[in-house]
Amino acid sequence: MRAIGTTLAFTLTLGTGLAHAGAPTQSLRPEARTTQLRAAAVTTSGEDARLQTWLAEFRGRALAEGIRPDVYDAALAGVRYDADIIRRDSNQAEFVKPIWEYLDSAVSDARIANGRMALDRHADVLARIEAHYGVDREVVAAIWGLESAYGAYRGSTPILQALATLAYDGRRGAFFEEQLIAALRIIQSGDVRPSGMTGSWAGAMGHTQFMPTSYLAYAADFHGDGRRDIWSDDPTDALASTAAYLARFGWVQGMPWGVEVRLPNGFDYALAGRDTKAMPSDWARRGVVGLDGRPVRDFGSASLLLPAGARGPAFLIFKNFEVIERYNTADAYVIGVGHLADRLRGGDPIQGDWPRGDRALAYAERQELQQRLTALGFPTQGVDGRIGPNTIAAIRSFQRAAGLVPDGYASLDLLTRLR
Ligand SMILES: [Ca+2]
Repeated sequence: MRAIGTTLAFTLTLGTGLAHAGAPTQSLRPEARTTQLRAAAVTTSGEDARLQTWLAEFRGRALAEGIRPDVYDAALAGVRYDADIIRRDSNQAEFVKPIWEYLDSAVSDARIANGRMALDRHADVLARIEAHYGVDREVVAAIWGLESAYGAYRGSTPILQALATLAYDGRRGAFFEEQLIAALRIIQSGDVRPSGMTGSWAGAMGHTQFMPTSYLAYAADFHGDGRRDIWSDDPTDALASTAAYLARFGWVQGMPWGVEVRLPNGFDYALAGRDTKAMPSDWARRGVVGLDGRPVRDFGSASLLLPAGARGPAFLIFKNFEVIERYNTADAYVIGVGHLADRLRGGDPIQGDWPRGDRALAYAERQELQQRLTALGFPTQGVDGRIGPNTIAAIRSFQRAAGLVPDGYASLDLLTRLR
């Protein structure tokens, strides 16, 4: 889990902590690419020597931020440059999955079955966590299921080495420097020893993959044994920490993340998207109703989400959607968590068909889409390869101008039309 929004739409890999690692792509340093190119040309031992120099320099900052010298020296004594971590960090933008493939894996029969077993096995502690934090047990379990397959894949990468390597590398240096300081603070607090602080290559730790800054802000000692232990086989503290995080961002118990809906013939697609909010009863007056043909219950104001455009399923989404987004802003992730939670409590599969014939746009294609839209007078406010709100707005403006269905969906068809 991370403190700022993840931007890896559709590039998620289950069980690797990627869910919380992609946040700071906007803080790329100019020298980053140079570092990366250089990495191929020099030996790892050369990089390691430079890492050690960097760590010696960083020590001053860590001490200025309250890390004790003995803690810094002991925690980082065995840390080496890890080329594998840099390779994985460099490659992650290349892995692109359409949302339906992501959901096939995120909400597979096995993950549902394992989740029901986990709910059963930990029923008592999950009930107490639900009562204490007011967060539905199924959503806590669903995050656990996506982040570590219910604790099966918590990651065995030494976190200090990973964070030091990523901070030194500098492509997202400011972010990982902050995480490294936070990790040292955790060590200094005595919650975990350096050797026990393991997780994903990108710095996410424990059953529900907390980044160090999120740990400092939200981790809970639910057992009351004096240690916030999100690493051990017992998931209690990790699950409580997850509930604490969701509660902090306003989880409303009993409110769905979203409800699948049907749209009427001739629906005005300009009403889709996060900008338009209305009560479900208002949506029903426009013909947007549940799959049973009845108005969706008035859980609160809702937006209409079309995660794969007009040819895919449609959902009315509620405030809890935004709360799950605090874990990861990718629609695929939020729907994965929400839908898995629904299935864990016996809900139905998503009924609408996905446009399975489509493939996801690769990173370079997403950039090209943004360049072409901007050049045509539909500015995307940057060319970062991320399909965010600005790009979606630009797509819809283009679609309207071109007489297409303005669903804001970044498809290969759309890119082909722009070429
Ligand atoms: Ca504890």
